Amino acid sequence: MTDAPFDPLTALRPWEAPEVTSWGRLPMHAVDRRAGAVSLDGDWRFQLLPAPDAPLGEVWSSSYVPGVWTVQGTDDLPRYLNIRMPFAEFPPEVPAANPTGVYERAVDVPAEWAERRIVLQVGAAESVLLVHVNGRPAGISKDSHLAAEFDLTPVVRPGERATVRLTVVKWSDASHIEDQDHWWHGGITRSVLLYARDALHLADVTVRARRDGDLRVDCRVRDAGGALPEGWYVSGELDGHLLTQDAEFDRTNAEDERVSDFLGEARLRAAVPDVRAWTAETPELYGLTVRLHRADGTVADTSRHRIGFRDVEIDGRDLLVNGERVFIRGVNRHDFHPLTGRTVSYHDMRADLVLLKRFGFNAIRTAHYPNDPALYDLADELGFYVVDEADIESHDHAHEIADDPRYLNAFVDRVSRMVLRDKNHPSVIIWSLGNESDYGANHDAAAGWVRRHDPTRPVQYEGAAKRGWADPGVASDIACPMYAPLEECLAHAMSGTQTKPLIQCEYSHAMGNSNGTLADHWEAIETTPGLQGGFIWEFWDHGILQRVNDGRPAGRGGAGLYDNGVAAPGHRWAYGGDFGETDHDGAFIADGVVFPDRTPKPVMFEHREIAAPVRIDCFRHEGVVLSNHQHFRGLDWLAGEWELSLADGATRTAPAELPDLRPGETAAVPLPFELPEDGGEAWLTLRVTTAGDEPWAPRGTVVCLPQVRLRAAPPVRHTPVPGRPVEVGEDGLLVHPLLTAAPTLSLWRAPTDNDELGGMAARWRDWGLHAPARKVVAVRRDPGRVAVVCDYLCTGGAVRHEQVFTAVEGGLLVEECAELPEALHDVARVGSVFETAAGLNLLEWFGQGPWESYPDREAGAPVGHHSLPVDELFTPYLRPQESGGRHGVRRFTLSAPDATGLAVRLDRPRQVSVTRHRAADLAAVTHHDELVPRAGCVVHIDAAHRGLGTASCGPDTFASYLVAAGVHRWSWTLRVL
Ligand code: IPT
Repeated sequence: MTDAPFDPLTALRPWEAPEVTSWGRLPMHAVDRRAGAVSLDGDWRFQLLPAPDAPLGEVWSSSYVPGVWTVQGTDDLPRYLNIRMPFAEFPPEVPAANPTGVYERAVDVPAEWAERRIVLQVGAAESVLLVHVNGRPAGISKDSHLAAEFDLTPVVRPGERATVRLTVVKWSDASHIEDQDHWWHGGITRSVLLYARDALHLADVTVRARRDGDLRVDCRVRDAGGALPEGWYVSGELDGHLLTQDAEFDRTNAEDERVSDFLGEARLRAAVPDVRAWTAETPELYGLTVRLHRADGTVADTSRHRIGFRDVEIDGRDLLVNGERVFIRGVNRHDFHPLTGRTVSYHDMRADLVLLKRFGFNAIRTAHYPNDPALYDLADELGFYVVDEADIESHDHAHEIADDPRYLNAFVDRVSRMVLRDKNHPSVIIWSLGNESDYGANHDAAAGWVRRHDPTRPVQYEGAAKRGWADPGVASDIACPMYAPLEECLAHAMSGTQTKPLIQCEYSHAMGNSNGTLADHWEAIETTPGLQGGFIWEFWDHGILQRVNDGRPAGRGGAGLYDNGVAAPGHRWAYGGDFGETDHDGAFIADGVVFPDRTPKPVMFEHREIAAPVRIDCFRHEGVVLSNHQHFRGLDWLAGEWELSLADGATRTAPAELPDLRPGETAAVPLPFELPEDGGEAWLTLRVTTAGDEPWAPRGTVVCLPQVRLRAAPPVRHTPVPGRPVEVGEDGLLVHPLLTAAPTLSLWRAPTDNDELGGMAARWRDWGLHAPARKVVAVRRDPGRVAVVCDYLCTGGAVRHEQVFTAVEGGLLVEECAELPEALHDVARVGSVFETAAGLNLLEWFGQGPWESYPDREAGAPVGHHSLPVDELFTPYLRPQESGGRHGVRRFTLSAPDATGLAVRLDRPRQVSVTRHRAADLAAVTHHDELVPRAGCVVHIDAAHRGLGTASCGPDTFASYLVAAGVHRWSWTLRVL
């Protein structure tokens, strides 16, 4: 191997120089729509070097741009670590082994670009980008989630073929401030393009559009060389209406004479009458065109924008959008794709946002870096409030870096470039200085820049707010904690000391089967002044599609190899540790409200209901009070249908006329149905759908299913049939033709991620709850009745369990009682478990559903008659765990296609689950593809089931959802169909 030839870019070693944030990079500006760019996306020649200063080899492979090489067949594979850095070096140093991708391709520079400036734009590259064109250095950039532009005019000739080389160094000083909780990759993650513009051009446009119609457009004209012509001017047009030049501004700027007449800066104004204001509910956009004219009036440059008129302000402890205290129903969203790793298309982003909209979300935090420009266009268009977050997370070395002057440039650079790019988006309502980077002078410097440059939006930073919600200092206008217990939020809101809006930047950690108590949070938020919402952590389960045989990412070739949240046979969703890493953070990367293929998890239905724009309440049993829970919209975009669910099996429907209600208004409406005289349980549901096509949902899409109970269930009575024998073996176990395992006591569930990381699972294992020895104490036989007493021996003491089997009219009554000693004060469940013969593949139930629900996550599952194949009841969480439960079940049947099977009626609404897996089957494996479904069903009927909480990162469930020690009683009847 010979030494690499001298190259000034590598000689600088910019990967270990935090002061060097860029070289030769053009200033950031708002993204506008320009025609005529040449896309350089596609296959590039590619080499992966072991280090940035290693010599180039002879052999080239190819790599698709945009894309990360970590999923494109190289030996440098994805790696997942949350807080810890993947190497031991302290900032700003990096390991000598430093994968470096060299991308090269020929580019035909159009001949008609002669005399123009030629600009290369690299959408995003992680973490250091070095640009060479025709062998000459052209630029350096860091800041992995923002575009870098370089003026190539000096190094290319129009009409000729140029060689563009992009060298991407994986580890750098910048990695230490890009230590976000997701996969480490390397590559070019957003599109690359080449475009031309004139030397004298519109360099930037800054729009301020207020809800009263006041519009101000600041235009920056720049000359990249050449002579400054006389008499040029700018004009603006808003949907056909001309803007006027701001004479006052012209006068006060007259001292700068670099560009004649309008001096390089121009301000246009308009007072737009009857403006349709922008909000997330009413995403009204206007088209703005700004033109740069030559002295003769011909157009030299055009810049197009879509703008929205809206105000954001903080008034005391309220964040106001257009004067309204809006609730922030947010989610944290990473760029993720199960095939490409990090590269997301316009289509992907649109699908993400459409889904969020359909499930009641109105806000996105771009955790933890600026997103692709298209995402903000979509947020403007579909209606989302965006917290735009700078690409700064120094988690592992947070304390050292926050005050390290070597990183000062990087902090200000990253925050300011984000603001310069995204300032014109009405959707962006808050700037965030980054995530989990402690708090230091570097933050205040960045905050100072933003406050001066954009006084129209609040700034937030969790690291500052951590110091004290009432006084976060200059770096945060919002008390934006993460995972704060609800009682602390409530205490703050009621303390009399609150000075800032309290909006959690992260809460309700969605890892595995989670998001317990979400409805309780929202009940508190909606009824407590000072609380305004938050952002659920997070949108995605970042499972990368992996081939099981060779452990490689499936890459782009894996398209279509998944469905409904499940990877195709021979594949699985990989999480931390699956690519051979020894140091990793496991399934902590699977913590989203959607599966890796965007299939919604059950929590999405919970959220949809919590966010319901229409609510109903019972009104003295005579009628229903209907209310509009939106901030800005009437109900005219919604259609309704009443559904009456009666316990006797009937569901009746009737069209619903939604009253004309403004936000916050209520109206009483008469009951749409006569209740039958039978006295049975009755529920009224308002099925609310979109009345017409919305940009995010076709007509008829369900928006919410609010429900009220009209009549409670009467007590169940049984008539014993003493003459009928009850078959119970010497071992005290029921013998039944349809059961392959008799009902026994269950105290355990396959630990959820919350159970594991919250420490409960370890306690349960210590107590032996997963496999207590069952000892028969007594079996007493009477005519038509057998009583069995057993002890389940756990480390914390024996659990006495009694079962009384009685022949009753229409089946067998099972009355159970379990007494938990004080030591077992917080178990997963107390209930019965049994297994059925094969072939019973359909579950029909009257209770909550149809989707999965648990005691502290059931607000979105209405009571009704539901039916699902058993195989569809189970939710395929990436790391198998308790799954598939249904809350509030009153009765169910499990049947074969010929309608034979069994029917169970419960004494009162209970937690029930019917799956193909024993709890121990789930707990024994680490990935969903390892599960082997049983032929029969495993049925759990719980007297009590522990809430899910969010203890994997944040508060556990509330005390009221825990399973207490002491006596639990439950009963059920079993009947053969
Ligand atoms: C918090 C992070 O901000 C986020 O990126 C993610 O890691 C989340 O937690 C957990 O999934 S930081 C955590 C230490 C509270």
